[in-house]
Amino acid sequence: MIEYDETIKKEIWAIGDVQGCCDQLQELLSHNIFSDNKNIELWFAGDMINRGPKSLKTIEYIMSSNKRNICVLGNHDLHLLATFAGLRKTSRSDTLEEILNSPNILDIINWLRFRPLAHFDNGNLMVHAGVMAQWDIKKTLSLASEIQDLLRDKNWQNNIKKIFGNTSLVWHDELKNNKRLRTITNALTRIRLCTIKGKMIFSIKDPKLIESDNNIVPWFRLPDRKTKDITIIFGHWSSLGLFIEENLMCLDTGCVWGKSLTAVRLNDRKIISVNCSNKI
Ligand SMILES: [Mn+2]
Repeated sequence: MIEYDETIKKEIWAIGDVQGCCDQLQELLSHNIFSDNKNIELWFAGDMINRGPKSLKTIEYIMSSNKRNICVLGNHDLHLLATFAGLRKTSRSDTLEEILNSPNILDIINWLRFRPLAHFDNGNLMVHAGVMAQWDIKKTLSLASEIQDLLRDKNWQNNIKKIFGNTSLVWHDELKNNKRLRTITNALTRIRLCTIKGKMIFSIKDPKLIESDNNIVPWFRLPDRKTKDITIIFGHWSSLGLFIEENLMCLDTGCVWGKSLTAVRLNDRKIISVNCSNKI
């Protein structure tokens, strides 16, 4: 049991991938631990929307919450922005139409594109998926801001095409232009596994496969990762599930897959969760 850290003046609750499961999010936040405490900050680990049944209600609920929210962008959130921009089309498993058809669409898009891709506060870094081993905290935030700047620009609908694609799968400081932007975006919003040399792998996501191949590791097990000493909060990996170590927290507990929605208080790592089985 970790003692409550009173040097953090606020309560920070990090919440895993909601993916449009608004009923479960409201149930989670109706817990009496969230009442009568005005100094609460909610951190959402990205993928607030898509695949689940109530994406529009979820995003409007988060946008209008009376609590401070920090929401990092996940791959599904970027997919909505790219779909709105005309770059991508929705697929059959997407549940974004109600947002795209909403009279509120411009407010939602403009709110989303000003969210960060990485957030650091009180020794905790939150990203949706992960970071490359060569990035320290300062570099991670600086690289995230390269993508944020594109999305916040008035030409964002043109810019956004630069961030989609699978190359380069390996990070080099010398990467330029679209390859650089795609590699940053893929690490922050899509990475799960890599080769031991740090090449991103997108064709598999089952952590059990790692055991049969010594050459494949989760991004956070890469040797000499420069963010080893700070706590990284991430989502995006429901097959990994709730996974907490001294300096790592995966909070994607598969709400949209009928598992659960989880929140962790960063001050003392108290966990609360809502069971999502038979509710979707
Ligand atoms: Mn994701």
